[in-house]
Amino acid sequence: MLDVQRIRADFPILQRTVNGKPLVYLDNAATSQKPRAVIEALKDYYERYNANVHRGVHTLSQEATDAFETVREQVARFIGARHSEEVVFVRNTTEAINLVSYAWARRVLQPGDEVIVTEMEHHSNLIPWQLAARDTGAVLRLVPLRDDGTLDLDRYAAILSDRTRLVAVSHMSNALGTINPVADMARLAHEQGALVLVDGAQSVPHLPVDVQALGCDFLAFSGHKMLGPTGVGVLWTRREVLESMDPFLGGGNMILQVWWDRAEWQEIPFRFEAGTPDIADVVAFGPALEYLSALGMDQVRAHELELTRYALARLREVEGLVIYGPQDAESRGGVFSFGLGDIHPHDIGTVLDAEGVAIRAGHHCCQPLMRRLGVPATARASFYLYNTPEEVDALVAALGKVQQIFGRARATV
Ligand code: 7TS
Repeated sequence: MLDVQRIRADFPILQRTVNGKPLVYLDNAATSQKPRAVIEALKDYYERYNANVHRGVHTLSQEATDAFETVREQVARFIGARHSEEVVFVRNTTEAINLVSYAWARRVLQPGDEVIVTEMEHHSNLIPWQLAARDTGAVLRLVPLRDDGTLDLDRYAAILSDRTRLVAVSHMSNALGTINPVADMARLAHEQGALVLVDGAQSVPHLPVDVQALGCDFLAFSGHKMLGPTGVGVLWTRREVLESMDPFLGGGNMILQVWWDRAEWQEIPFRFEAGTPDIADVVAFGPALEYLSALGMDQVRAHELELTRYALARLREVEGLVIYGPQDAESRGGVFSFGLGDIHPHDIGTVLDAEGVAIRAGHHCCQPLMRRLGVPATARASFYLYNTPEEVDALVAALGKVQQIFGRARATV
């Protein structure tokens, strides 16, 4: 079991108050808070060895390069990658998926080829495929949702064919919390010769994720949702696939030799890291990975599962509250989208903020999914390793305030 009180002491921001109340931070699906070790690593880098990487012979540059490349190895270990050169640093999940869309899909896709996405995708794993389809004449196919918030896997099997080139699917939905059976989906896709991209923005921070076990070809995720700084994302790609890909951005760092009229590319992963990378933030991502590894991702998941069970029980006590997505804790992560009668989610979010409770209200970058649910927006509470059952109680108490203000009658309409 996680020692949550000890963990909380490592996160300076959790000591602050908001509107005179202790901060209850339940917007972790948007971004996580950072432990002191990450904040210190940023400061340490700038105070002691700030220099550009991969180019200087001087000591500072070598130290910066070593620190930067060590984090690449840590990332590889964290996700079970066989080779650290399969890890490309980008800014975020969005950039990782766009890299695949530009550097792989646009070269591979032919008119009539198909890309399969699901009805629960974040815009980051939808728009890049819409654009690639528009540019190549490929066709987007959609795996629909069942009413319980899980994917219709029969329909998935039916739309897979030898025309399918790519299946792009989120491992865990940021709006519903649904955990998708991506290993099974990847096996079926490979039988048809298609590659599989897993959007791990919500899963890598919260579940043990091993790319060998998933059997996927691409995995994209963001450091800032897993205790790391903003500005660091990861694209992991199976080596043979990455080696077959052309550069995405051209410039310094990604070339071997350049003439006026042509150039030869660097080896992977540098071919995909043009220009000066976000060195400080990559370096400070290292302690975030260490922090999670020291706790153990199975323990992080176990803690969130327990909170999820508790939250499901407590939220069900709130009159008029509807939870979207799977109703059992095992099929979902600690992300709760909900509605409360006809009270607008922004009003819920505003009243909760006055109580010190931070949640997100809106479409969560999933507008097609919101349409499928028949709502313009939802309120969303999302947990992480430092959240406690008492904070679930604080959320439920604050929802009571929302009902007081907007009227219990309206809440039960
Ligand atoms: N994919 C999923 C499943 C996500 O949840 C997010 C961010 C992204 C992709 C994009 O990540 P980024 O780091 O490139 O922005 N999701 C959210 C969210 O739910 N609220 O704010 C950001």
